[in-house]
Amino acid sequence: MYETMVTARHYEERLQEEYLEGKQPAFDISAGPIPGELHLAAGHEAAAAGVCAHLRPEDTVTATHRPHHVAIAKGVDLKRMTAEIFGRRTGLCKGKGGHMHLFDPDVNFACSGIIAEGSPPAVGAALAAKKRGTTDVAVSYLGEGAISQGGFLESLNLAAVQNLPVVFVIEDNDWAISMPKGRVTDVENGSQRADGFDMPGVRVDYDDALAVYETAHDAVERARAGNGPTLIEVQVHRRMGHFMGDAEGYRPKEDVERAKRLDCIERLADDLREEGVTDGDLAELTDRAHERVEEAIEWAKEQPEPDPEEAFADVFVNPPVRGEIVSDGGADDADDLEATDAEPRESDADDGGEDR
Ligand SMILES: Cc1ncc(C[n+]2csc(CCOP(=O)(O)OP(=O)(O)O)c2C)c(N)n1
Ligand SMILES: [Mg+2]
Repeated sequence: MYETMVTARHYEERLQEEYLEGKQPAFDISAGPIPGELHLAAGHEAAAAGVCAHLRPEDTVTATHRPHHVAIAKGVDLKRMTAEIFGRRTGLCKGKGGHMHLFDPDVNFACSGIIAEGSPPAVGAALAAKKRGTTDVAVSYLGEGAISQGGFLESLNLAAVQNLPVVFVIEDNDWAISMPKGRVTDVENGSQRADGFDMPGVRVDYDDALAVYETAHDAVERARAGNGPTLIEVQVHRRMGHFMGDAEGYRPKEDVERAKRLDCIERLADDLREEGVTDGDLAELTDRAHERVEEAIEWAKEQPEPDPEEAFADVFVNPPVRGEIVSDGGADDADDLEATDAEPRESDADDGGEDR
């Protein structure tokens, strides 16, 4: 868990450096080697490592727009994930997803820029596991700002009524962009959402990785044993702005300082030292983590960019041509689909894609 957390932290420190390249002096979001938005999860690592330590590749995880720490903890291929973030062709989604839309079917990981979007698919994966008679579980991450999302509440209900093997994990970092959590809902804690659905709701009050580990152990075991869902909330700390480039003018200085002071990695290091782990051991894990991160970034930067002609490939099945559906996508059309899926049709070439 320590190595996972150090990997995630260092990974984001390095992404931050790469991201800022070329974006100054006036912040230009499209410039530099990592175009687009970047949401970093420094200060959230305990919520990822403590839960995912209990998971197997067959288990499903859906993460949020702040996904790197969870992806790393779930075992997503770091090189292909980095290539995706750098918009390269060998990335997880051929460079079309970017950092908020990582998808790795090898370890059943997905994430999305739409808040609480991961809850319904996680419930779907849990339903599939139940119907197939496996002991696989699904974990859905969301932020405290997303706890009133309809999709999340409906997911809690379906998971409870169908007794599904799913664990919901709220990362409570006190903020939803610039909105403090007290102004969003009247419930004090997101874990109270479980009360309305008759499922266990547990809050871990500090981002104490060992406490998260214990809590998640019970929840994952409960799910694997066929005893239904659990909602966990973990207090984490947002060490950065909402996204890279956020000046955080809305946030009291003391809150930023507090978040930096309460470092879940330092806390776990202290716990490990108490258990007899030496500074030398920790340094070894840190070195290995840093090496892995450097290798992934170096590899990603050498990867080719996608050809513009590939822009529509894998984006649509059976794409509409000039606003009309030309095939119903039935099994008989499988050959056609393959052809249209892979490259734009000739007749599309001059329409500029406006109908899409
Ligand atoms: C359905 C939807 N509404 C609004 C947004 C814009 N948005 C992006 S992040 C965010 C706040 C998320 O806060 P929280 O869930 O607490 O996660 P955090 O960013 O703090 O990790 C919002 C409102 C969105 N992505 N999706
Ligand atoms: Mg939040």
